Amino acid sequence: MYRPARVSSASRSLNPYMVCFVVAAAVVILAVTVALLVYFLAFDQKPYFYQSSFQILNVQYSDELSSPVTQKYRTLSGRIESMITKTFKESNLRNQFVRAHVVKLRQSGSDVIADIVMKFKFTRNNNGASMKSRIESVLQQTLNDNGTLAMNLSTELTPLSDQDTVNMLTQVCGTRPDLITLSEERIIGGTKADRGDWPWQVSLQRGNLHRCGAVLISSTWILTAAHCFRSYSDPRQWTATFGISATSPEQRIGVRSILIHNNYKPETHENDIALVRLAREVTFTRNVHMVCLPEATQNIPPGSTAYVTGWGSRRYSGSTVPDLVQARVNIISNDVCNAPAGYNGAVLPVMLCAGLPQGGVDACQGDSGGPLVQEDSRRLWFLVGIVSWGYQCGLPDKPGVYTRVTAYRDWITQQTGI
Ligand code: 4AZ
Repeated sequence: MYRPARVSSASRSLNPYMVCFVVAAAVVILAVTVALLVYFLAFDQKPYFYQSSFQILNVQYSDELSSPVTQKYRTLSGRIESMITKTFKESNLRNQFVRAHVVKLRQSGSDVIADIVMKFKFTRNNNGASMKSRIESVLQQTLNDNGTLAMNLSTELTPLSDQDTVNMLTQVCGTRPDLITLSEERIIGGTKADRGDWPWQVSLQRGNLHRCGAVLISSTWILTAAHCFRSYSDPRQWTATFGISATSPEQRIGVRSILIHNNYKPETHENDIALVRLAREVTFTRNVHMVCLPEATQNIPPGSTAYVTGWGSRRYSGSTVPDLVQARVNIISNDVCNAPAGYNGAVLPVMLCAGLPQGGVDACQGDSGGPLVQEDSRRLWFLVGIVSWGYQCGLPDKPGVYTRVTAYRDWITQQTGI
């Protein structure tokens, strides 16, 4: 029996519009694929981290360089970072270099060695070996800032994983997420904090309820206000939690001992400071690590910006909040704060005022013991105050009053060795 071939019937029925559509679709898909490939190979940049050490010529090691918060350490680290930045900005890697940060200054004989992490952005079509040799060739020129500081690359450049970089930078005091990722931007938005924004913030809890703020200053010590322990001073009643949620924290640790300042005077709020020793060490993570303590001589200029953080109430006599809140305030001089319309002389030299002249932004009940911090030029954060007292919250001329941490720097060393 005769049957017409199926193929010929199909080809006769092939719709020319359909053919056009299929061809057009194939062309579009091909174009998009090529465009994406070109974009990823040529434009999409990925961060790469490297570690290296430099020998600093013409600087003698001295004791002042043994602590990362001394003026000498901070100035030298800042100069090394600017010198590396300047060298890269003037090289053919100016578009790939992002940032350099001194992680540690250490002694080698009478010399100083600086351990440094650097961030670069390269497109994916660069291979690791060529990037490394390009960076090394820029660094191998002796770096020099007008002859006052010179340095030599003293170890090979080592690539770091993202996790290695986080681990190194969370061992350094006062680092926030922008510094941990060595990013260019610095943002503190809104009032609700993001995870890891204030990694030194601690919640002191009794009966699993937030009672006071506190600040992580080493892996075993936290600093807080003495008045937090006025009614309950038995360490077994207290726990410390870490992470931005006070109700579901990232770590919870018992308290071994509480050291209240011997001369704490509740009537005048004098020496409103206490140290709490944790029952075990905190695990430092991206979201939990320590703040920098200032030197006793660190200057805190009136008018400068500071941030206070806590789970305290949003209005006087309100309840505490579950998620950490931050507030931007300005340092107010003790003279201004002690004006007759203000605290009329009640603010002593060992105290510090911060707020806004018109009021509105302030620490409040439940923030007590928590940190008032300031950022330095290298983007490290320093503890300048501990939330202590004030007349209600956010009223004009009645700013928050803080324990002035610089006044207790030596006391902290005597008690803890830090
Ligand atoms: C308090 O009662 C408290 N506005 C803490 C801080 C301030 C006022 C009161 C500052 O814990």
